[in-house]
Amino acid sequence: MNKNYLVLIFWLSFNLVQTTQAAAFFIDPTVDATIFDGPASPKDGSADFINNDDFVQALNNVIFESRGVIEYDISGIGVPVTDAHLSLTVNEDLGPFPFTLQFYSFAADGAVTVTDYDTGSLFHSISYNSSPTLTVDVTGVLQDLIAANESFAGFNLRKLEEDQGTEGEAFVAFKSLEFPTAARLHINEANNSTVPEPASLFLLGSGLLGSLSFRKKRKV
Ligand SMILES: [Ca+2]
Ligand SMILES: [Ca+2]
Repeated sequence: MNKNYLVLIFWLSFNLVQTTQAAAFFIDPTVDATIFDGPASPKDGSADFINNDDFVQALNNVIFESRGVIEYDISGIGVPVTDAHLSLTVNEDLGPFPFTLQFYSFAADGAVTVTDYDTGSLFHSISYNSSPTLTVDVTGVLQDLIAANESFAGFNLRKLEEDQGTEGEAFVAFKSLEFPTAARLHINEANNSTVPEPASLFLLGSGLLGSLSFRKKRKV
């Protein structure tokens, strides 16, 4: 094997290992629902019923206090996540504005049950003022859940408790928010790839041509 080939092989192996590509993709919800603490037994802190495939009607009054729950299958994410966010388009909202929205996260199970109503840790809070879209950074949440080998990421969207009315005073402050069902989880991951980049392919071609011309010259 001549020297040119040895140089080429060394160069190729080095570049194939070093090539780094970032991958971006999204995950649709496994399940999404609105869970109500009423009206069967309003505002007793025990969730009463679930509207499946209905993320999210976040609404807080004494009759219909509800929370949106959404869960994503994250088991296919096997590499470090560099950025992750929830992208939510608002279908309809009712004031008065602004009101406080709170986002809770939890290790989920891919099914909505009434216990999801009170599940999660507060990780994000915003003052909502009738915006058509909401983008919520969930990078840290995803990284922690993946590090803990969890299969599902769950999010619980609530209105701040102080926004509610008082008992017997229905619809004092409706303050609701509705989203379409397909709330996507967008992810960017750092991915060490072995696919050569176009520039590498060009150099590979150049190397082969150089090698061929070297051999031709030796024959003369
Ligand atoms: Ca209840
Ligand atoms: Ca669940």
